[in-house]
Amino acid sequence: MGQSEHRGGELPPGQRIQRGWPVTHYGPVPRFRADRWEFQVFGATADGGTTRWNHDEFSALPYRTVVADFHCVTKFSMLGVEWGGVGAATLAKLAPPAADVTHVMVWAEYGFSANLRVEDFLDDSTIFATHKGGEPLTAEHGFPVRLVVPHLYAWKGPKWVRGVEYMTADRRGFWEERGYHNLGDPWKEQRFSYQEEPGDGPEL
Ligand SMILES: Nc1nc2c(c(=O)[nH]1)N[C@H]1C(S)=C(S)[C@@H](COP(=O)(O)O)O[C@H]1N2
Ligand SMILES: [Mo]
Repeated sequence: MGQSEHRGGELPPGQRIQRGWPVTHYGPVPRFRADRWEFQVFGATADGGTTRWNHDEFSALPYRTVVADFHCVTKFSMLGVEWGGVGAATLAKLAPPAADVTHVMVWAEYGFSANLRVEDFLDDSTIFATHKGGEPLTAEHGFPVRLVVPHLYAWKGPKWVRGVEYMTADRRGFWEERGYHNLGDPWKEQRFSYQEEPGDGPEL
């Protein structure tokens, strides 16, 4: 799905290689409390119910790795990052969407969110990462789990994810409401919402 357009190992237009791994986010780093943490899949689910995993349960879900590039809209990129975690398609098999789902909202701590087309969510490289380079994520990089959508700008991957909402229509997430492009394809340099063409997203 969508794989043909991915060009692993190449820099999208306007990007430069970053050494090291900067920390980029809005707001404070949440403190992880295992006893209060829960991952929810809700909204337009196939059976109408909500799936909940506590941290032990989420940690026991099938683990895989994905090697992929990472492109921040502020123009830095990292190439060949190894992520480990739960594939989004695996998660969607365990907690399936209804047939008419077109988009998902991925929710994180403090109400941060990012919207995705369901095909971007189900892409084989989209992963709920718990590890990078074989090591658990650090708090500032999203511990215990962050989303990574390698073929889109990195803001489409919330850190500190707490849930997935299946939707039957598109709705803008946190940055998509604040001037960033609804789709965020780095190969098309879809950085800002003023670049959107009719059909790229809901009215602003
Ligand atoms: N919860 C949350 N996740 C977020 C963000 C944020 O502001 N809040 N920023 C995004 C942006 S713009 C980028 S580039 C990446 C940065 O991830 P890193 O800090 O691990 O490099 O996280 C994304 N995920
Ligand atoms: Mo970013």
